[in-house]
Amino acid sequence: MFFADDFNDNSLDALKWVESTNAGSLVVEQNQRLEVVSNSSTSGYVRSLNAYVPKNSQIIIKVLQHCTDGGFKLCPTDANNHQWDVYLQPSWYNFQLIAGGVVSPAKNSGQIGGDSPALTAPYWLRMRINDTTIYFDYCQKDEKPTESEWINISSEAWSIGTGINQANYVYLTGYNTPSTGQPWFDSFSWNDYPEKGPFPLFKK
Ligand SMILES: [Ca+2]
Ligand SMILES: [Ca+2]
Repeated sequence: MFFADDFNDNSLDALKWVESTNAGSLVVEQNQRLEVVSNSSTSGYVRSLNAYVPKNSQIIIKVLQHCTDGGFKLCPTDANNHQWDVYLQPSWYNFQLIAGGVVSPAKNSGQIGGDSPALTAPYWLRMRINDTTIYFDYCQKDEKPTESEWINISSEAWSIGTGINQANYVYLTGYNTPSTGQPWFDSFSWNDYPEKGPFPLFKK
């Protein structure tokens, strides 16, 4: 496990997350979740304090409230509190929340495959990375999905201009939430994939 957060104590954990210091970022941990709030024309966001190598890992978030311009993103660089979060950074992946209850895999150079069907929160999103490829998965349910319940939307060979072995930050973002609504996130985790089980494997 790289790290996880249940956002349950009404205080953003400074050992896990850094909020944008842009004056328009108004993210708050309350009601046992992360509520991303911003001023107009500004992204509210948090990014992970530390960056981790994405290869052979999975990054999972529960969405408790959909919005029409939210993001669950990977980016190897610090957005430096930009009002558009990672948008002007050279390399990023984005599991974007858009209109109609839809989530849309994208990156700095455009969309990746198609969109999800219309979802109703709560639902879960997963970016899963193996040796070569990033997969964008979702599951619409309240409890955390089992491995067989995830549904893939799209995938591609890792290609954002930086390597799959280069550490990335994760970002949780919402742009212009007075107009587009607040994304509410919960139950974050970033761990090895495939998961390393609790029991050793025995060979006869
Ligand atoms: Ca907390
Ligand atoms: Ca929670």
